[in-house]
Amino acid sequence: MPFPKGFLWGGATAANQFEGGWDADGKGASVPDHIRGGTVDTPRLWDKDIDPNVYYPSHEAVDFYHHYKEDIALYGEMGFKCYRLSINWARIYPTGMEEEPNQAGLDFYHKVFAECKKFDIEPLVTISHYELPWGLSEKYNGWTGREVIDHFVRYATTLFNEYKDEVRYWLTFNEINIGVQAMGRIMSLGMQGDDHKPMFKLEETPEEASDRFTALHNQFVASAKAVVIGHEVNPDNKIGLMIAGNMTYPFTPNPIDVKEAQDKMNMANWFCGDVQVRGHYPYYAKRYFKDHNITVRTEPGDDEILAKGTVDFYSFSYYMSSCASLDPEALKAAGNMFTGIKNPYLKASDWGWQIDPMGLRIYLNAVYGRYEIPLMIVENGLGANDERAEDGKFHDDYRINYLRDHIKAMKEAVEDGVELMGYTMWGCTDLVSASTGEMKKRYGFVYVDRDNDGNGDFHREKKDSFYWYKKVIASNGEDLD
Ligand code: BGP
Repeated sequence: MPFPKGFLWGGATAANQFEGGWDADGKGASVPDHIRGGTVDTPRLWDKDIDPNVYYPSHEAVDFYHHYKEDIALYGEMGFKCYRLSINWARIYPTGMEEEPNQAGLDFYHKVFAECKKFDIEPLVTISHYELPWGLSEKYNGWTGREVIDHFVRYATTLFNEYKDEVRYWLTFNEINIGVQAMGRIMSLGMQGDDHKPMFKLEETPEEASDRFTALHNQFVASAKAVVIGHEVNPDNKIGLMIAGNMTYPFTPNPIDVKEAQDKMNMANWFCGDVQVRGHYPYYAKRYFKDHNITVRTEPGDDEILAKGTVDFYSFSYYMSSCASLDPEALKAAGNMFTGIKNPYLKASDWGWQIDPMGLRIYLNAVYGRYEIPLMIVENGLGANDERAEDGKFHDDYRINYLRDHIKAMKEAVEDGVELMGYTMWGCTDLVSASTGEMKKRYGFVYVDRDNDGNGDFHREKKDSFYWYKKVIASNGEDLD
């Protein structure tokens, strides 16, 4: 049996894409509450002031806030061992700056954990999943402000103490390495530019890049401090990092492409893990900062904090791979910079994400070879436009095929010797897409009646993949048919 006993099979969601109840029971606005919906071709715009006449997908999302019992019961029925969810910071500290937490917000997650317990589901909590309170974002220009570290530490400490008897597994920041790319500014760092502009900003000045890397540095310090406190509060806590797994291949064997791919892997993928697992900045960062005129503003004592607060495990999302090249023709053909250069050997999803299960095996081996600490896949899945069939049901065999191929690759990696703790499929119940804000880009085993414009009554329905995943879990990954 390749998968160890106690392997954490399950699913994953994020508060801002799932909960709704954006201003319920004292919750404040967070950054995503200011971002409109988009599509694969139309970027999401963000607004400084929430416009009452505009539809913001996070405001109601798919209303887990009022459906949590039903949703967790469905996870129980599938046999989930683990449910990865995020806590919405602004539910606990509405502007991020209060001295005392919002009790109603704390109570909501107690109720959620109690439901998990009923079904023996281990919660895995992401402390910050693209959910910076708007108050902090505005006051401090997002994570650029050093002060945000203390606000985060207070928030994380509250969670560790409050949920001491309910939660063992924690992640500090979702996809922290998105902050390495200019496009990650607003989502992960909460920094703002001009009002009513696309959420993904691709061009920036060296000063803006310096702010961005300073913001990322502040997240590293905040994460390291939280790890130390989490271990003090409960030595049994397992606290991990979370990386957007960017598997990048050279487009050709031309050494300039190979070097380009290595550079991309270093900064876009390894950089944050190197800091958070090894406890210091990697050697190649110096040259990168010099070449890009970037100055990271740090303080004395930061090195010691980073060295102390290293993580217990490495978790990541994995959806696709891409290629790197310096050939102008290849770059021109690539078009969409979000997903990198197209690989002629792979097919892509309807949203242009190139499907590559073998890449997952390669990635797992590369990460484990680098750090030799336990790994966990905390996001993987296929975003697709599910259509109801004539018999009234959702026959999502394309999703089953995607997941089967990735689980097979994962199984091979475990046989290769990789130490893998678990697998939580992304968006186990349909939810709002982070990149496009659509409902149409669905990942779930469970369908939710809600569309891109906010129509629908939120009722849930099982898709074919629901029954398939149930068998996978019951057989501990043996029965994949
Ligand atoms: C990751 C995020 C998730 C999630 C997922 C799928 O980057 O951590 O929040 O949304 O990607 O992306 P999308 O929703 O854009 O399809």
